[in-house]
Amino acid sequence: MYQYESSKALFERAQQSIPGGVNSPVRAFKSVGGTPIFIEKAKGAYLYDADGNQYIDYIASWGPMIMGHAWEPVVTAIQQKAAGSTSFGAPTELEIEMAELIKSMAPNVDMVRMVNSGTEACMSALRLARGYTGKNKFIKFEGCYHGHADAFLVKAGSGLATFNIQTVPGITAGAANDTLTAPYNNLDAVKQLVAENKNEIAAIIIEPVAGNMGCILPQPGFLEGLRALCTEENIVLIFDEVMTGFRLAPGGAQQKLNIQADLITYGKVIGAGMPVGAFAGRKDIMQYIAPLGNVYQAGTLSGNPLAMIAGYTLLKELKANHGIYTELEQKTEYLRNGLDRVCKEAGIPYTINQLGSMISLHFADHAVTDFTSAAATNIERFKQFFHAMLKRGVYLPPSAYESWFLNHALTREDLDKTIAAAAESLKEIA
Ligand code: KE4
Repeated sequence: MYQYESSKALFERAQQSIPGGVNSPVRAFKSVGGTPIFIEKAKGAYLYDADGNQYIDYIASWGPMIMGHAWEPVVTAIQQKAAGSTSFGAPTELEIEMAELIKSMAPNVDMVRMVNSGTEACMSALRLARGYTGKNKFIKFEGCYHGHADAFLVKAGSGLATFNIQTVPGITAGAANDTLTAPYNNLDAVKQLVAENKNEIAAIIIEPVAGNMGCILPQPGFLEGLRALCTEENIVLIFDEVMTGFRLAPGGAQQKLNIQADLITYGKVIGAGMPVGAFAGRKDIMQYIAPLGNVYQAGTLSGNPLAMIAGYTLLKELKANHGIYTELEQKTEYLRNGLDRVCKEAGIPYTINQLGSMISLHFADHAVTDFTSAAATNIERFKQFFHAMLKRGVYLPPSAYESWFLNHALTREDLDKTIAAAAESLKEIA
């Protein structure tokens, strides 16, 4: 039986010095209740907590650990690179190699700027779109999360959905006034916003496959419609691929869904677990970025050697070995089929959304296609399911508003254990 005494003691102590005891809200277990698990180490598909419990990991650090934890080539590369110093604040050849590697994998990318998080990537891409078009307003989608820059914290997903935060203190009207929102998968609502704000909209930013209200797929024609609208109206289409980039395919969602954005943001996988983000796209837009252009954007640690060698080592493998994506997709489909079977046997209402190695299980008798339908699922049942799985050694994202992420180190045995744990958990919570 799992016991969490050390995590409980650590959480008590953490709360004396860190707001909420965590350095990012979604880790606090607030929406599922209970004590957040303090992790001591991880290897492959497994996490080991401060009490020595082992878990099969379906968070993968919210996406980055696509090869599994402590993947040897990345660990070795970081160790070796650190011996030559951890940062210079000056250009390096490795940054050129990283940019060239990204250009060789992601469609439609002429230039890349490295930053240190997905938040930085998205806020910079929005500023660039505004500088390029000379327009101020932009459209985001309810339930999508693009990091915590002021303009994006309007009807956002991830932790804001988890904690049902509608308005965030500290964000001024000035910062949020130019943010327009529409329901995901609702092209008519977007067309109406564009008509009502003619020639005022700089950008439409979207998670091409949403992962911050659970996993939600674009419906046929939705992204194609956004693409056509942006082309017609001189609006910059920004794909926020912080989650999907290099996860759904070597070329991310642009390749998987065969749709080209104007700017693309990256994070997570691109850094292999190190703090890395990037924004990228067509040269005619990217050339507006300082020092080439006047749209200022900067970062002391942007492109630092450790982050670059980690991301470069991982992306090289993903580029060379496309079988990783095939296997990840097969494993995710195997998990999906298993969850389908046990949910049907348990006789409970559920729906599963999945694309590639992104998947989410929603306790609902309706399709989950946008934030409203995601919020109408049985959150309480997810909470019970989460803890029933945790005590059986399966670590799911601690929120119904998050996608699960599979990693390459998961074995068929791990998947079977997960499916068996789900069957027992569903019986327990029925
Ligand atoms: P970061 O600033 O957290 O690196 O990236 C922000 C971000 C931007 N865009 C998308 C599509 C994202 O999913 C994220 C971050 N995702 C959350 C998980 N849903 C990060 C977890 C956390 O907040 O701790």
